[in-house]
Amino acid sequence: MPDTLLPLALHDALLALLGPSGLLTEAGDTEAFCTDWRMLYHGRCAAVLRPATTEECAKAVALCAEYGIPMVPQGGNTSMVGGATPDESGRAIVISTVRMTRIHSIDHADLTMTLEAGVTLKAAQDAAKAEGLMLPLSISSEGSAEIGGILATNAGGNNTVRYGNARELALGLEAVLPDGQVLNLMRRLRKDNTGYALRQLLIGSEGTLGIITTAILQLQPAPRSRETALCALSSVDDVLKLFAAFRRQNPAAIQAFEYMSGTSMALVNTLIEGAALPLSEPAAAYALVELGSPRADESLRTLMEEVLGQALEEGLVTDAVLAESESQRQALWMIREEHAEAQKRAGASVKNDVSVPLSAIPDFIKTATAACEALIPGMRVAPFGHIGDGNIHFNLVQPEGMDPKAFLAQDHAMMDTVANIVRGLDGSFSAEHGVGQLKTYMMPSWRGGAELDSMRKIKTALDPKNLMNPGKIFP
Ligand code: FAD
Ligand code: 2HG
Ligand code: ZN
Repeated sequence: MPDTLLPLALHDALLALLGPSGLLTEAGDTEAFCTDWRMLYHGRCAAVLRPATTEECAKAVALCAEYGIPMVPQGGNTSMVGGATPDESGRAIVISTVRMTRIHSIDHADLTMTLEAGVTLKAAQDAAKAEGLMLPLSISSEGSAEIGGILATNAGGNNTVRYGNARELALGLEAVLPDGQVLNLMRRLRKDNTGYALRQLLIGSEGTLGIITTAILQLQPAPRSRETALCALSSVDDVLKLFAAFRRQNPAAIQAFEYMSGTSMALVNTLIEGAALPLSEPAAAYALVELGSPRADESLRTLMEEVLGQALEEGLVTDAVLAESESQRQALWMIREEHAEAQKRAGASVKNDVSVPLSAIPDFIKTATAACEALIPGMRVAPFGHIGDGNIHFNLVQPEGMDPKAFLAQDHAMMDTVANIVRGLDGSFSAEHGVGQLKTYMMPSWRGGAELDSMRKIKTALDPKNLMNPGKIFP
């Protein structure tokens, strides 16, 4: 019997249910499931379960509930807020969807894909592409992040500006509730006003209300024309003016509109191999613009050239490069997608995944930069993000040479400084990454009163013993 806090009878029942490959108890096997992508949290667990079907998952959850064991749902383990990491007590069981990887069907008439929670976003995108369709959700972690985790966090990413967050793409859902009941909401209907929208409650609940096991996602026709450009600009104000210029011409053509600050771009250019700046000079700000259409549409090129041509003439854009091939397009996207990795390599960082109204972004960035630089001299303020959605990753990277622990010891001071400015601008302290365990302490002041009280009542109704992902969302 391995050294674990798992009661013997539960161990044997889980082994009988899942077999040896579905139950991991050795520390060497479970360790990777107990540390987050950012390496901020190092938890422990009594076991990792890897059910292969909804039925196995439901029976495993019922057994854990019977024994009063806390459960931590986990997909690709790419959470930015420690959402999928167990605490240090070693009591919890991690339930991983890594073996639930079947894509059941792709329906051309309904434009839907039915798939299990453990399919990675990349695998789902590739399956749609092979059928001439598109799953319009794109995030840099898509090679690892899984559909269950994506829905549980209501992930956003690069195409939200056109197609919405994960929530907008989910038509149907199946989940295992904290007592082991299966909640079947697998309806592929665009219209269905029949009582409470339980599907929407599960989406974005960060594993605190149940384990998502299967989903029906909406697809789109694949784009047949795409135009992608990287632009250099003098300020974030100019980035927003450029966004407005594209929006005035054809808002429906904009598939992505991303912002990168000069500081965050420089980290990518220096720390990531093959990601040199493809422009003549570094700038204060950059925009990555992508236009797309399901038609073979030459007017997209005209639109891109006209808007950029005028912007260059007016001095709004100081330099720009257009992708002339798919490989050039991918090279431009690689620069954007490596931002999180570059910042990880630069040392400790404090992430502020905030959103504010578009009109408030310049004021936000100016005020927050000054306030943070005053807090810790030499810190590198390196914002970037999905500016078309008003979502800025206002990330703070430690001063070069500083002890990372000393920097992180001041994380709440930095997060609160940024959050107070965001609050004054009617924004949110958690735009797309969720609350996890990193930001629970902010919930009472941001979502207190009737809002947090209602959330607690829902949690208690579905999970009276607080077994499903305890310590997340709620302070
Ligand atoms: P995990 O990290 O395993 O879990 C995340 C949360 O969901 C946890 O609370 C967990 O308990 C819960 N959960 C997981 N699976 C299930 C399930 N089946 N049922 C119920 N609950 C479950 N996020 C964005 O929104 N936009 C981005 O652009 C983006 N880019 C990223 C880039 C990088 C490099 C990285 C590392 C992360 C990025 N993220 C982004 C954050 C992260 O990838 C997303 O939150 C993603 O949706 C998490 O998916 P996952 O499968 O890894 O979930
Ligand atoms: C992205 O947009 C991700 O690249 C990661 O959401 C953001 O590193 C971050 O803070
Ligand atoms: Zn993001």
